[in-house]
Amino acid sequence: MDKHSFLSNGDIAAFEELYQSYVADENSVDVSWKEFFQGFEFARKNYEGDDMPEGFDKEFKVINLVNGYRQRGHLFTKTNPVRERREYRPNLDLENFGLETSDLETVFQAGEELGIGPAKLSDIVAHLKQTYCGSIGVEYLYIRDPNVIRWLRERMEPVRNTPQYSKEKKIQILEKLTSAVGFEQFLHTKFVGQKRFSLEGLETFIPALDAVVDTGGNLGIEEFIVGMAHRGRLNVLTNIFHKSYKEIFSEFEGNPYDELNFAGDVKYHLGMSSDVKTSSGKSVHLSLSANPSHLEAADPVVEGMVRAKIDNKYGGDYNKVMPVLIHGDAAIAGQGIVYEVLQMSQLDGYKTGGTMHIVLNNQIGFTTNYLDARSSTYCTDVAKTTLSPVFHVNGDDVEAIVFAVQLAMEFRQEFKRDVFIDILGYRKHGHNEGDEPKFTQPLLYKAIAKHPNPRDIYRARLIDEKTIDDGVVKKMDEDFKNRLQKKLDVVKAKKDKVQIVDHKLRGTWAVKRTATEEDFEVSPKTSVTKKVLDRIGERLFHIPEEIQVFRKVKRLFGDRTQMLKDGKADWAIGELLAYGTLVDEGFRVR
Ligand SMILES: Cc1ncc(C[n+]2csc(CCOP(=O)(O)OP(=O)(O)O)c2C)c(N)n1
Repeated sequence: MDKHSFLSNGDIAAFEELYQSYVADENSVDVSWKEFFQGFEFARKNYEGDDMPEGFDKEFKVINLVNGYRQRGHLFTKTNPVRERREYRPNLDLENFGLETSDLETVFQAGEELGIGPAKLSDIVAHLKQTYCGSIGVEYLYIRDPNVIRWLRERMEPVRNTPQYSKEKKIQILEKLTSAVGFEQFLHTKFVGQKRFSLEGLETFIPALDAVVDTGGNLGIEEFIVGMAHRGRLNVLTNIFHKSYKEIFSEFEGNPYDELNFAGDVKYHLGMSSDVKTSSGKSVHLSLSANPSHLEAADPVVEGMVRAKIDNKYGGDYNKVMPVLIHGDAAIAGQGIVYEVLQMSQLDGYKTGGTMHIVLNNQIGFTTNYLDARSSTYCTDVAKTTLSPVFHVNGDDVEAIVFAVQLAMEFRQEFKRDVFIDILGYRKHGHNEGDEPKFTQPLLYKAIAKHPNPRDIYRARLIDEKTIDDGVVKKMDEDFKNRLQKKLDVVKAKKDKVQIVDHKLRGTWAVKRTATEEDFEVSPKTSVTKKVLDRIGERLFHIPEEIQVFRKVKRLFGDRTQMLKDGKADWAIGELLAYGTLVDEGFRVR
């Protein structure tokens, strides 16, 4: 995928060979070269006549530059809120494309390539920097279908990957962010030292998930099934699934569970479902699968849940339900199960119409720095297996995150493929608030301690651009805090009463019951009559006339039919008869 670096010193003969190949069949060359040659021909058409204008060859260099940004711009973004990025070479400086600072004021036709018409080189560079090297770094040029590449490009370049949201939308985003930040801060001060796997440093994930549901609902998705680990789960339960704050506080207060119904699992493993409304009033059903401690183990379960719904509830319509998997940066990079699930994502028997993957990238796994945790550049590099686009977004820039999510949702609905959002943030406290992160990461945690939270960053921006004033922001904050305090007061007042956290199955599952001890002691009745077995056996080993089979198979089937006639069966026949009787009773056996 990276074999044609536009930045390497070109071999003229090789270029010529590639160009001839392009002339014969434009799809015979890599898509980046195809576009380069299209630009070449465009420029040639626009400079007809014998006199080649001075600087004509520079047009190609500028097109090279444009493609350089598209291909490698993500390596030079400002997506890390608390650290300098690693240095990648060669960089995107003009000199690496045979251009100079003195060319900046020259107008190039190559601006057409970006859709801005003939433009000064300085404007072209500014456009490229904003699109590809700002808060969003996008990897998409390994996708092999030119239509998909064009589709993405057309949605990123004209708007420079920079959203222009209305005042209303901005306030909606700020409100979500305020709840996300406020909730964590409240727990931090009220339940000191208690494990909660805080989301602090990545609170923009809540507006992101809200945007998944909102955009998805508006695009016709009726149901989302979410799988996630410990980090930020309580925040998701309250601020996305609307689990009541009271219930969460009650769990923190240590109020007992109903042990008979409940295995006593921890609060950040509980699943939940709820119905929510999108901003345009559409009703959407959300399910959060329960998860074990074993990271990423919920992934295939979520995919299975979604596929079952697609098959059984939505008549094979992949537009109606969507899986959302939330990963930690260490887990997604380190665990084989992620690769396995991705490999299944386009198989007829398993596909789910594209999964939205969101990485809560806090750059650390327990105590392990990302540099010691993986060989790949990005934790999301497994996404290339399925040629899925990846948006790496600065966790401090909530608007960029919402924008990337909206684009990713449209992509999923359009192409039915997986897509990744890598939210680059940090972890404000230790792994679980009880440990001291400075012991292993002293420098990083010094920087983190001084870093403002993403809500403060966003509200400063909104005040600065005069979208809202300080008073509104303060009131939003105070109102939220007071609301939480009231709920906590109620919980504390009831402390002596038992708050039962049951594990009853609800909704579609209400018809099921939990296993009892007796279920394990008494075998259910599964026997069938000899007559049924004979009927099924006859069907199982009957070869219709019109089907040609190998002689060996014919003999095998004949032997089996004979065995059944003789009233005998071996293990293989027994197993097939067992499946057969289940199918006969209307059960699916796959
Ligand atoms: C399969 C598995 N391996 C190891 C662990 C132990 N463990 C729990 S959290 C964690 C670190 C995970 O880091 P990351 O995925 O980056 O998520 P974070 O906690 O940083 O949000 C580890 C190794 C586990 N729970 N499951």
